[in-house]
Amino acid sequence: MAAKTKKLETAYQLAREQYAALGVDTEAALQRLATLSISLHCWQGDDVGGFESAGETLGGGLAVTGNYPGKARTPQELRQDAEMVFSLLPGRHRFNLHASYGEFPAGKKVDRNEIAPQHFAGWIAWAKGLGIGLDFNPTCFGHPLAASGFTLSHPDPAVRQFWIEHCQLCREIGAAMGRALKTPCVTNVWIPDGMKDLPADRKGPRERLAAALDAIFKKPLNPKHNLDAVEGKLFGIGAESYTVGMHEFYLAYAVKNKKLLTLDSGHYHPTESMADKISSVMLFVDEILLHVSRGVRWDSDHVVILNDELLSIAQELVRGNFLHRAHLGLDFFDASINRVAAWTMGARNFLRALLYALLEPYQTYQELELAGDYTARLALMEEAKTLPFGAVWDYHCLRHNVPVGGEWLAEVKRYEREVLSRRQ
Ligand code: RNT
Ligand code: ZN
Repeated sequence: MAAKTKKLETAYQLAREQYAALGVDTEAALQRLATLSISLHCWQGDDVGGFESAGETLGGGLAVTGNYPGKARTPQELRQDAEMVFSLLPGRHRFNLHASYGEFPAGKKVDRNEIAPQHFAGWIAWAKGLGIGLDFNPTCFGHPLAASGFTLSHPDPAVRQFWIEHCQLCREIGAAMGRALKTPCVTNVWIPDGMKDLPADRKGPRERLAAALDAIFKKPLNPKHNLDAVEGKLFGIGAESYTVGMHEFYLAYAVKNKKLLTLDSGHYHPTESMADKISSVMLFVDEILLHVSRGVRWDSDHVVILNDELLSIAQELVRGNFLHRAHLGLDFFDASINRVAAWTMGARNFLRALLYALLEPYQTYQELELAGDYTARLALMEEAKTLPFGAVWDYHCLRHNVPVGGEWLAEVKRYEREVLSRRQ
């Protein structure tokens, strides 16, 4: 053990010198990384199932494929799994709940327009015990009143009102979480509303959505407790021709109404990069919420890997000095592999991408660019790719007492044997 620690420390010292030669302070990068929190999305733990017991199918254009054994069936199991993930991540993170994950009394149906902070008391107590913050989301899918594919923009005012009330209650629950945990809860509104085939009226649903959002956000809440975010999308499965809450809709809405804008990296055309949008929207909104995901063809929610898209998101956050205005979250769901491993990989990869970006000599890139030396800019960017980034990451994990390199996998396999495989 001691010999292994020594090796990691030696590798780090060599790396530190190599970075220092380029003007990069690895200690400063590691300190910054340690302050960043990623909001772990509850729904990777149970395939967006939730705990409402009504047995509704998911719907809303969301699809989870795979039937890997061991998924969490109760809030206790989900919390246990999340704690396992947290134990494998350097730093202190957050947990992101959907309204459908409340703890509802057995035998009594609590509909979505009846939920209250008390149904999340168990989650709040758990988060308090761990010293972490919570984030929240109205659940506008997987419900009979969402079966038509319309919620907040539904033509029937009674249905619309049901979802407005749900979202209003969610903001109150978010505020209760933020108040109890002393860190603002970001409550993110995403709705599935859209049409499979060509709509005759694109305007009407959007007018109704804008009015519904106004009603939802009417009551001011203390931003120390709750922050409102809105999330757009290009299309969903079964809503290929028309998405009421498209990006332009929510960008305009967020700017006009001073809301947070959520950018989900799986929600764009495959040739479009979410990273490039950050420096544009940050000129006009105060804060953003990121749903870091990985789109693959028509699916927007594959496990996040350390690819160019993820690196460019992290680079934009670092180079633009946006980290203090960005809430970092994940959004993917894969039921075909061990769910705890999926969560861990996505979260560790996002942290690795952030560290990679923090370790780049980007100030030098920017100076070269201003001087018009694009040759040197490209050359340096290419050289930086093979700097000993891994040694710095390993050392960070060592310092934070979490598994180094691929050691986390052995921990997850052990957890699978001892815990997950016993859930039948
Ligand atoms: C759907 C949105 C949304 C959901 C979660 C479950 O396309 O990305 O954020 O994934 O609310
Ligand atoms: Zn999302």
